[in-house]
Amino acid sequence: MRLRARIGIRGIGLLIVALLIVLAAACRSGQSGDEDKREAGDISAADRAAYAAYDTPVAMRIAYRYSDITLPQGDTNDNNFLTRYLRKKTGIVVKYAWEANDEEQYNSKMALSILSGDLPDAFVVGREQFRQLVGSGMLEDLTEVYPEYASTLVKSIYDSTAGKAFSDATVDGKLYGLPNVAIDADAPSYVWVRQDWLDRLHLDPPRTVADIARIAKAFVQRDPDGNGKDDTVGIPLSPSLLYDEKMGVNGLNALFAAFDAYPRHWVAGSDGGVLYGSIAPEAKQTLMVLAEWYKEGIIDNQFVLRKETDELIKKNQAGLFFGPWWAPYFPLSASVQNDTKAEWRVFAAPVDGSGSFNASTAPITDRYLVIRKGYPHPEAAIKMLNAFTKIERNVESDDQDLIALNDTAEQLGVQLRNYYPFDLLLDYPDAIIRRHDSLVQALEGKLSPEQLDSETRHLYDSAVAEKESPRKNMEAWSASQAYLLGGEVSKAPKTMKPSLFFGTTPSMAERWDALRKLEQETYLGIITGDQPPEAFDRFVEQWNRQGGEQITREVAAAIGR
Ligand SMILES: [Ca+2]
Repeated sequence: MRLRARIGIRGIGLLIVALLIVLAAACRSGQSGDEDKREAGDISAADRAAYAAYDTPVAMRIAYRYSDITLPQGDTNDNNFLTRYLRKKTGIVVKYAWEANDEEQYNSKMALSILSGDLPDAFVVGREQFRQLVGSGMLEDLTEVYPEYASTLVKSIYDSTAGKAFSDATVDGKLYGLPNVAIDADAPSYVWVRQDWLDRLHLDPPRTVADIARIAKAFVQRDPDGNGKDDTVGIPLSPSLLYDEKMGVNGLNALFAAFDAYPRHWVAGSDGGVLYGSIAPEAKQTLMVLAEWYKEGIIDNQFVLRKETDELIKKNQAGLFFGPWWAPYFPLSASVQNDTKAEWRVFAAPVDGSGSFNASTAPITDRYLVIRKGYPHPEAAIKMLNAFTKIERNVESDDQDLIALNDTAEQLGVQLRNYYPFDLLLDYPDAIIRRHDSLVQALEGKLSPEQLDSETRHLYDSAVAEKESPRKNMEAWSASQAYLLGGEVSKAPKTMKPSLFFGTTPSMAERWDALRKLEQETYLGIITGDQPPEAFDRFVEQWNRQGGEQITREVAAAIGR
């Protein structure tokens, strides 16, 4: 069954290729000969340096963080179908300086590399290590190499951030790294609700904070699943309460934002200066609401003790939670697998007193591809980035080598991106909305599926498969629901509160852990009723005295405010 579907899709793929060739020929014949030549000449000239392969192979030692991959028989981590493809296309021979199997191990091995001064040729680092390496003069300056060697595709993605991505990677006017580009849609967190439970209890969808409380309470008290058992709980809550940069499941950021509070984020205060959102009076107001919710069981009152709070969603014990657009991939596919009647919907809620849905902005970058000072081929890393960005964005989907590559990954059942030598995916900041719009247009028949890029085409096929036989293929369910529901909610009007600072300051190194601990204890204490609301005022006072005030001054200086 599965095999047949696969062959079917590949057959369609070949058909698209054939169509594209015909279309391209038709387009060309419509132009005058001169224009044709000039255009083709310009395109290849602009990208000649970007994509030309080295005549003599160039070795590049990289730091490799591998994810969950399966290799074909005979392939190894640094000699496999993808590295051979990259070698063929670029002339670069990838060697691993060292390998790590998770982020923690990667970061500690990187710290050792930096300490010993024995750096790989090209590698990806986070914000702190980037600053550290730039500060100690260990990185190649890419200011001149980038414009010469980056592909028009890579440039167009960076350009779409209006200079923000590069300003993050530029120190004293010099470009020291190629940053990743975050997706706008990842910044907000929304409310996901079981629509079938709302229907059974005759409840309207949530819009305000009060609506959410009312629904969650009904889901606890009125047997929403209709099994006659008292087996549902309130809103699941991650014991960490909030997310800092990347949103996840069961954080309270959206609820705080409805009170115009942005804890864990540096934002503009009412006086125009920089403010640490966790100490704002609006945060206290939200905590008082949460204390009330805890008392009434509106939030799961076991949350402090739970290890995996998403289990409540997966096991359909909770029908309302806070989460980002991609929740259908995780944890909702498990929920639907366990209860095929589960109908999840997402809302840009709760709104604030004036009806606005608020969220704080996420950093545009948090990782950088860098090159050690002295590596004779700094441009090779850029050429490598060009090569796998082209794969990732399906620019030349008619390339036979690329088709073979995708087929191999598909047969292995692993996403091709998991084999890339660097964990640095480039996509347009508005990628989710772009794909959502094309997908909806194709489903409505306004756009032919053949016109879709292969990524969106895959979503289209998933949506069609889901429509034909609902909830049979959970991958199809997740992809179609994330891009249809999550994509739609990503377009909802929202007020984005700018986060002004994501780095660290000198005093943070010494003080931040203790301050964060104090904050976490106070927040948890007030929510669970162990501490009275006034504990918040004592916390703010202590926070300022124990380094917070100094750190705020340093942040203000760092951003010139
Ligand atoms: Ca029940």
